[in-house]
Amino acid sequence: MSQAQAAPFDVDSVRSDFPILGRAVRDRALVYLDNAATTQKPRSVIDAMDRYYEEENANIHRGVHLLSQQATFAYERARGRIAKFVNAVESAEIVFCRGTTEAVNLVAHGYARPRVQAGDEILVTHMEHHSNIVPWQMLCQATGAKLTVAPVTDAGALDLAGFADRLSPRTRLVAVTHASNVLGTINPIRQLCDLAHECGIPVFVDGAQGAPHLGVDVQALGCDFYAFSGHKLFAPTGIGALWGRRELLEAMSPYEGGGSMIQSVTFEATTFAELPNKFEAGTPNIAGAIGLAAAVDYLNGLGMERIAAYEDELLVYATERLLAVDGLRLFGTAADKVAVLSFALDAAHPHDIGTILDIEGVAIRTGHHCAQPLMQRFGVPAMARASFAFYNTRREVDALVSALGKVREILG
Ligand code: C6P
Repeated sequence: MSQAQAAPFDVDSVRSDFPILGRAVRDRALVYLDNAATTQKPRSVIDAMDRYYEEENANIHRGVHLLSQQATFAYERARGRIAKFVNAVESAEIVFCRGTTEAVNLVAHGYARPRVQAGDEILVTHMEHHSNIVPWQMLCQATGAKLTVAPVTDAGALDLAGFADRLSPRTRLVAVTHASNVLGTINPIRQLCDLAHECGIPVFVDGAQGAPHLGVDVQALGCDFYAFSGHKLFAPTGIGALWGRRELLEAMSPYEGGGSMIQSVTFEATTFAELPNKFEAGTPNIAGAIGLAAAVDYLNGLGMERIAAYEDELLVYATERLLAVDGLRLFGTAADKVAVLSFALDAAHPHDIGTILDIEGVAIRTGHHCAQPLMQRFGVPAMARASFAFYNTRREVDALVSALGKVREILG
């Protein structure tokens, strides 16, 4: 641990790293509590991308000129830093992609499609985001396979016995989220992987909501694939990463064809490039990869353990304060959670809650959160959701609670 990491977490100093947090909305200080949708970006990420465009911009992997070499070096160095961030064995196991959604589709097409037949099963959980449901459902429709679903308890935890029961000789893949974007529940990935691996089944982990809050160690988690989105990790939109075990990635077919992913092409046949290039067809998001690596550097500077500890405290405080609001129902009270609080307030429609909160300067998300099966599980069409990052404060929790008081005043 560096000296900076041993110091107490100075949230005001951290906030000053994020230019947007200083702005006002509707003449009030911005209280940004929509971090599960996307996070704000620190100055160092914005600067890294500006610097790339001002000093190094060129296409990569194809130019002999200096700028191209520098851009290639920066892009590949970024890959190395992401590999370290998730403790991959080697940087060739990191495939840059647009984000979690593209990574799921890549695994569904490249890994699962050739290995799944009619009657086989793909096991997901009831708390998955549409991104970790729809691609598998499309695969099932194309192959005659069946989507099976592990249940979620009333507290919003994964029902482990229900999960184990659904691992069958026909299960070809488990696809599970690291943390729920609605309930905040952190799933016991290591345990799920052990159960699945006993049956010889590989595990894909959707890390969209795990990576921003928890230190990710893919080797300790024991999974086979792990995907995350840059924009939820304080980096730009349009970039993310898929980590996969070398042997699985090597056995997979490319998802898209095009430039950069080939070794040789004739009109008769194409041979593909080595990992990871065979999965990165076309000109990639070079600036995005550089921004993502800058975000990872920033997080490493703060220390993921300190981030998690600070957020845990904030979650406890926010949970206590929200539970004290008259008429508030909290969804997701599992023991192990990231700082996401979804709720209903009396009979108020979540969109009305969101609109009144916005007038008070408080940004939350309302709706089905791209998890309609989970809404059905809890018997509601929509929820209001406050989702926190390490730059949020107790003052902001108080602002949320006071704005909810306004909602009750107005809507009764
Ligand atoms: N959830 C939310 O407000 P993309 O769009 O590819 O970056 O991430 C998709 C995704 C996949 N899995 C989980 C668990 C997610 O939370 C998300 C994105 C946002 O909850 C936007 S819908």
